[in-house]
Amino acid sequence: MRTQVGIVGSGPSGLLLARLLHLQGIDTVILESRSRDYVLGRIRAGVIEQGMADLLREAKAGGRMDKEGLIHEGINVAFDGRLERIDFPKHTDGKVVMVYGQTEITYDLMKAHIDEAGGVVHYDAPAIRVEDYDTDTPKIIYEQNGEQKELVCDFVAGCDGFHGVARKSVPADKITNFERTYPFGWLGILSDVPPVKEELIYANHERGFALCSMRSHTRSRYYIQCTRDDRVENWTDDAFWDELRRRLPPEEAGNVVTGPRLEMSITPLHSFVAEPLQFGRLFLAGDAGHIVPPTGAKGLNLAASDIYYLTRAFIAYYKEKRTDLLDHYSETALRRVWKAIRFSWWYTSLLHKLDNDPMTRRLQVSELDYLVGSEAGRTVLSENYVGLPYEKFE
Ligand code: RFL
Ligand code: PHB
Repeated sequence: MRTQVGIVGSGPSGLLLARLLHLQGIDTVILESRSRDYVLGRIRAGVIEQGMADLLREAKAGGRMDKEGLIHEGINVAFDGRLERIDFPKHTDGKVVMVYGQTEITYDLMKAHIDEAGGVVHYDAPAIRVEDYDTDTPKIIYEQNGEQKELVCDFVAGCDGFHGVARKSVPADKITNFERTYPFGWLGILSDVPPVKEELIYANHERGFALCSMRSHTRSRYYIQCTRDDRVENWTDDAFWDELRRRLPPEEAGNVVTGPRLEMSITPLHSFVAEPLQFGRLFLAGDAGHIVPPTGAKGLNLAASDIYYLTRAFIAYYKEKRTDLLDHYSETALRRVWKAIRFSWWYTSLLHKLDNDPMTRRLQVSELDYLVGSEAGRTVLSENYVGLPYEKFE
């Protein structure tokens, strides 16, 4: 089998890349290790930046998002018994975010790319490794129906997430990994109950962090900080709701509507960057190249900015025979990645219970008090949360 751009992974990065290239007449084949239903069943991100929303519209997969997505003009930060609203448009020249689930985005991209445009995605076809990426004919070795096969490409895009094989196909001495693990995770619940408030609440509490998010006016997504080694089996629905209420200011705690879980899962928190993101004709994008803790809602949005840069680079190559954008992909993408890595680390450190030292808490509360009491502080939070701009090309 042969294609122009071989893509490993059909998460949001892989699907968005395939869809945008298809609209420019560039051929792709996606290899995905899991089934279509499994990929659609993963509950993940919920907040998307304007840059990503625009990219989904460019991919002609933004129709349902524009109808059903919720536009949020701010977030609430809770600490020390207070609730402070941060107004995004006021601090960012009118920018907002969209609350629309990653599951819905994945569904919309699958429908547009596979069902309507006939794009090629092989499910249950795990890639084993990428070979010959430093030649003009890189190959993806993969497995399908018990047989080993080969996909020969002009380029390979590794969109196979943190645990994928694309990054691991590069010898260790060619890649530098920057990594930080946190001693905690998030326990999340999805439930068909109305959200406690119309906008998200990020809560710093002495018992640990809590986040109130949503998928719609009738479906809520809540998270509480847990230990890294905690297990879902340790939590009943009632225990979750009790702990959530304890971590919110009294008025919000009183407004929480509880219900049975549709899903409950634990996410360990992790910061990771691989440098570079390009090895000859192999390009890494999304979680394959970097991971942020979810506190800043940046993971999916960084996947989108990588795909924005990569798509433009491939289009410049195929339409104008230019290689400069491909050659600069790694440094261009990483400039934005590092800023989001820094923001996510900072926002995580500000809001989570880091240790049992009362001094740490006083410092956090004091920083939060300063942040919300200063127009500059509110601007810093707003600018980063709505998403830093994408670099434009000539
Ligand atoms: P994905 O989504 O992990 O997709 C990778 C795909 O590659 C497949 N794969 C392989 N395929 C073939 N061969 C192999 N050998 C393969 N190995 C793996 C996998 O099956 C999978 O289908 O990466 P991608 O596309 O780069 O997308 C990244 C996003 O999924 C991720 O950054 C976000 O979900 C992070 N995230 C959030 N991001 C935001 O921007 N806003 C948020 O509000 C937000 N909230 C979150 C989050 C992530 C969370 N979890 C569970 C990690 C909340 C949570 C709880
Ligand atoms: C979510 O709704 O899943 C969500 C929202 C905001 C975050 C992380 C996750 O920062």
